[in-house]
Amino acid sequence: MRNFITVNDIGDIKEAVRKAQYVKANPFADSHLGKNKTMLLIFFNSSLRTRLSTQKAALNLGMNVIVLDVNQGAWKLETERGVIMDSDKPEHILEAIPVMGSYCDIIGVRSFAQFQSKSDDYSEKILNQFIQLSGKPVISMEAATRHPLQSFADLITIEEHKRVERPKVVLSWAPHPKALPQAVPNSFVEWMKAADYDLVITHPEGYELDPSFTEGCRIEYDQKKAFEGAHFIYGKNWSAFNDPNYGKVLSTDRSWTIDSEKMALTDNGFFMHCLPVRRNMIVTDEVIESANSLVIPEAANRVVSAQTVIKEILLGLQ
Ligand code: AN0
Ligand code: CP
Repeated sequence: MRNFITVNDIGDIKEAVRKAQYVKANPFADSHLGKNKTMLLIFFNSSLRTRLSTQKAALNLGMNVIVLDVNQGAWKLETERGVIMDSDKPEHILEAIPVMGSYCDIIGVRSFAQFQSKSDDYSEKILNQFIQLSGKPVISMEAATRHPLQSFADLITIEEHKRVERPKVVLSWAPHPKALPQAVPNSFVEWMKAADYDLVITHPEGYELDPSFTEGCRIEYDQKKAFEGAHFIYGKNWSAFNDPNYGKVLSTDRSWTIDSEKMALTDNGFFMHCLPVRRNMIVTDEVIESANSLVIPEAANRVVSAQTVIKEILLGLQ
């Protein structure tokens, strides 16, 4: 593996889960692999889990780690080529990326959708510049359209907890006051399809995701109907994808909040969420604190997904 951006980069999905299970059981077995190698983590947006778990994963592999919050302490970056740089941005991303690449062996990038241009977001303009200009393998730590380290951790968590071979997994939209990207749901759909689970997506009308992700998926507009018999409920808010509402909040309808009454419709289903989560908007206190809530083990598996990915990239650099 050179870059880790989409589900296709991980290869055979069952094999990937087996590799992750080995990493989880033997976290320090490859602590020699990253000796004298440097991981650089670049954050354009806030993070708790990705920041900590990706560092921990790299440290378990014996790497050195450098973290940069671009918006705190670095020069403000111009991202448009051809502009006359007489504004408040002293540095161009076209120089900054190769410079950053020269200081590391692997580079992780967090760069959310900016909601200014759907085509810029969906062409992964920023992430692709890192791939083209850094000269180093690139790991997406949530880019504009996908969050693969999260989806891989979600897959590992489902494999650990499933009671049937092909579980019913429901991706449910839930309300949130601010506009959030579609990266987590897009990516979740991509990985659940690759795992060949029985996936159902439920959301209010107007919240349809990019059809190139949801092609062939069952969409159910009745949330309660979707929950019936489910083994896993994956809660998440996202903003609208379809024009003219791209990046907009169309509804904060709390009748979509995931509560105990809805969870009672499932087959003793587990609750999952990538975190951070707004309690009593997305999910009630009762559900997130219940014995069926997987949010903490799911977040813990972020070390496992990151370590499995970094290990594969390091093996490719040998
Ligand atoms: C981000 C999102 O929804 O994409 C990150 C989640 C991992 N969430 C927020 O900005 C609250
Ligand atoms: N789930 C996740 O990626 O969390 P952070 O935004 O805190 O990294």
